[in-house]
Amino acid sequence: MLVLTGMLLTACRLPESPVGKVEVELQNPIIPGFSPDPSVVAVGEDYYLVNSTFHYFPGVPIYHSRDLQNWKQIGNVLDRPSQLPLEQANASLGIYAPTIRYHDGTFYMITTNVSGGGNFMVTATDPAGPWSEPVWLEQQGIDPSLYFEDGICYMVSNPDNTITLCEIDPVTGATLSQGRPLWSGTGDRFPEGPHIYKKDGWYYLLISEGGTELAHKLTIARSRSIYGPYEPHPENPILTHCSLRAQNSNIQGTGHGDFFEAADGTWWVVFLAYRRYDGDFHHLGRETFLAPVTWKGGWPVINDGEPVAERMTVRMEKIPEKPQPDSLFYDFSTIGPEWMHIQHPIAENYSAGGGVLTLTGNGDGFDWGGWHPTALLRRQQAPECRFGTKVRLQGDGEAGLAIYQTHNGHIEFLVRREKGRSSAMVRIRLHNILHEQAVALLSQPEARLDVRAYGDHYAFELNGQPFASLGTKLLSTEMAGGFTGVTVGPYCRSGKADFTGFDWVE
Ligand code: 6LW
Repeated sequence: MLVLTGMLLTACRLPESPVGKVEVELQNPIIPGFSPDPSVVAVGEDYYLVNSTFHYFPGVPIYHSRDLQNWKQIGNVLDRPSQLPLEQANASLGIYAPTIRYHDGTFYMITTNVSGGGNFMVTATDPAGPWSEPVWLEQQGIDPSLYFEDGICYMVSNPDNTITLCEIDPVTGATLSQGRPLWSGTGDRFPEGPHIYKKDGWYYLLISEGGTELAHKLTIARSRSIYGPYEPHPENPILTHCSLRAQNSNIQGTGHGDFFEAADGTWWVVFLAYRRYDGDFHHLGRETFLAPVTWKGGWPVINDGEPVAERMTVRMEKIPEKPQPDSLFYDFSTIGPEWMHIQHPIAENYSAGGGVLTLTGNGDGFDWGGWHPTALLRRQQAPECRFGTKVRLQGDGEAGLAIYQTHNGHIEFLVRREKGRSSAMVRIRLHNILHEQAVALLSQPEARLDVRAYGDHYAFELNGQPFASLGTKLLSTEMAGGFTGVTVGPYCRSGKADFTGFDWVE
């Protein structure tokens, strides 16, 4: 019987990779807003995905999905200061690209804290946490990844712009073999984001090149031995929008990807890209996209070689639920995993109860040197959305809503009380410019603050009336820098302020 099956398989020549049963319109990005450097692992029919977070705390959000289209955040991998030293970190430092893997009942997340100790990994049996304390690793370079085979744990990263492989002890982190250079890519700058996969007797080394801007791309090489020599794909890059065919797409910077095989045997890639407007500006950050992968002649083909789009027809096992825009009212009785702080929060400056969030300022704002602003920030996950709150200062001070990209680019819609005089203001910081866009006197140090976000501008409403507007371009990555994307939420710079709820409508 066994022999017969074997003969049949050879005779019928199975397709190199199966495709899903039904045609589906996939909506990209699968995780919108600031969600760079995605890595994914499939465990049976469950998929888990992580992103980088730079100077934010908690760090490395973890999402779960069963249909590849809808992803729910189930926690943050780094949710204790002991796992995440962030002193001096900013929107270009802190936590870089993470990799998530599963082996023998244990989840591993490996990443680089570029301003706080270098490469490390943490482990968990439940991906929702708790995750272990960090195990620090010796091999340098960013974007570490793991590959397990025959009881050996391999680590790859990119010291000196060369993808380098060593064996490590997955418990102690000790290096067990000298780093061996594998590949430096096709010659573009920044060979990084390496991952190793094995399929049909080939080891595949997937990397990114070109840098995370317009020239970003995925390239691949393969070898019969994990140590090489690696033969580059003659048709590299396997994904780029820096091409004649994709140069007019609003989706650019496609790169930094991770392959996975779904439960039904189909292959996919998650990768980052940004959505630009008005030339080449983007403010929501690098986002997480998904595309199908098929295999031809022993090489992967992403999305049939077509550019990726916000709506793509793909084949899946079953039709996923259509993603719904979020409409939320936060009463702050619990603080969900989507809320973040810049560096570590000072716990005593936050309290909540009876539907009111009370924030106490410590003098730190969002400029350089304001390392621990009292602020709760969540990703702006849709170019068009609305958010608002009612704020009341308990005495002199400054509090309101922040729209934050980096220390060099942020907007505050605030209420201020100084020597008994109350006012409202929209203020923007852009590098060395600090500009007050609109100011109004208030009879009390309280106001309803609403922001309507449009693709190209924010419109500010004070107590339900139009008050000011500012272009989103001013907070774009191109203007404000950093590796992040816009986050928004309540903050208090000085004094004490009560916030009655926070609306979020997409
Ligand atoms: C990340 C690197 C990259 O570690 O940018 O786009 C760096 N790719 O792989 C920061 O996100």
